[in-house]
Amino acid sequence: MIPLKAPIGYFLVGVLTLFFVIACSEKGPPQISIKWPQMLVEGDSGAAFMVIFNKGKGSDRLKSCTVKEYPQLTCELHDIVKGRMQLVRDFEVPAGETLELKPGGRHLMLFGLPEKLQGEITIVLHFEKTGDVPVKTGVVR
Ligand SMILES: [Cu+2]
Repeated sequence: MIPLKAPIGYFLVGVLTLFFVIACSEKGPPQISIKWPQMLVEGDSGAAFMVIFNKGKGSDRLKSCTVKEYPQLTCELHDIVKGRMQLVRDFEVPAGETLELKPGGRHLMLFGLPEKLQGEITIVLHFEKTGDVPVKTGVVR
């Protein structure tokens, strides 16, 4: 009995080890960084663009945004689908990938901006796992 059971035991240990190695290699914390933020303003609304990097081993999700200096502002996540701007629930940022927020594609949309807004504002990105990431964003009129 023992010689029969032992190989099965080794086999199971092997399978479990392999399972954990695979599971651990695919999971880990996301590592979010932001580059080239910019907001184009027209009237009291603005479209913000930037590049979001995730160099970590886990995916993350941008759930919402706010503006530090103007907490009352509405900040939405938008995408352009078939030429039409649409409100979306979140942006996924897969592990090891880059999410570009750019004209003609996904972007952040701000409504109710102060009339004479200039210089820069701090857009706070709220990620599912990473939490809040403040992004100093230059304003272009
Ligand atoms: Cu928009």
